[in-house]
Amino acid sequence: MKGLALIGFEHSVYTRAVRMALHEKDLAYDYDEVDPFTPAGQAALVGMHPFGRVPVLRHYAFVLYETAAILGYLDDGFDAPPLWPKGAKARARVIQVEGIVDSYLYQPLVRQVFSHGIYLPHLGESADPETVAAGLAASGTVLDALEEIAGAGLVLNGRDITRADCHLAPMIDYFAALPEARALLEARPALAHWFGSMAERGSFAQTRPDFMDRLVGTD
Ligand SMILES: N[C@@H](CCC(=O)N[C@@H](CS)C(=O)NCC(=O)O)C(=O)O
Repeated sequence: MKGLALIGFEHSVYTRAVRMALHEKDLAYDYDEVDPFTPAGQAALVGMHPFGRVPVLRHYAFVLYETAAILGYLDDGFDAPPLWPKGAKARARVIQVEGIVDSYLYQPLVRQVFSHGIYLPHLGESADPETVAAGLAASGTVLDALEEIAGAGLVLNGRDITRADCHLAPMIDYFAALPEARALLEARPALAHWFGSMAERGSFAQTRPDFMDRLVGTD
């Protein structure tokens, strides 16, 4: 067990990013489900995450939040396979992709397009079509940036899995669940090829929330 415990939420893309890395590195861990969108979940996160979010990783007494930091810790602190490429340029691209995901992608592609286009309707809650449209409109720049990086081939190449692949794949999976969004992804051939390769990995399939398979199938 190596003293690892993950506090996460099953439907959280950030939680899934960490689970993918744990799976890729073949690390066993305990798992505590905490829904950060409920008062009970917020109460459970007090003392672990000052911003009330998931995931949180515990390694014995060491507590860590922020997905990029968790992915780095799992990669550096545990045995191969590495999720960190060789070479300064490829490493810089990994950090760049993780920055793009957190700063420019999560909000429009996940919180706007996926939440309002797929998730809230699935839960029977009210969703806003204008929010979906705003997210789709904002997604082009993000996808173009990732297409350029994937096309250059140092990372997001479908061969050498890195922390960036784990960080990004769950979010593209959610985004592409909406047909209009899927078309935007498929218009970017390098990124679409990368996503197709990710979708074939055990770490992707085994961490995918069940409702996604029911809603959009497994391709
Ligand atoms: N910067 C954080 C973001 C984590 C995050 O936003 N997690 C979402 C779930 S995917 C969350 O906990 N949201 C709760 C909220 O917004 O109140 C990270 O890298 O871990």
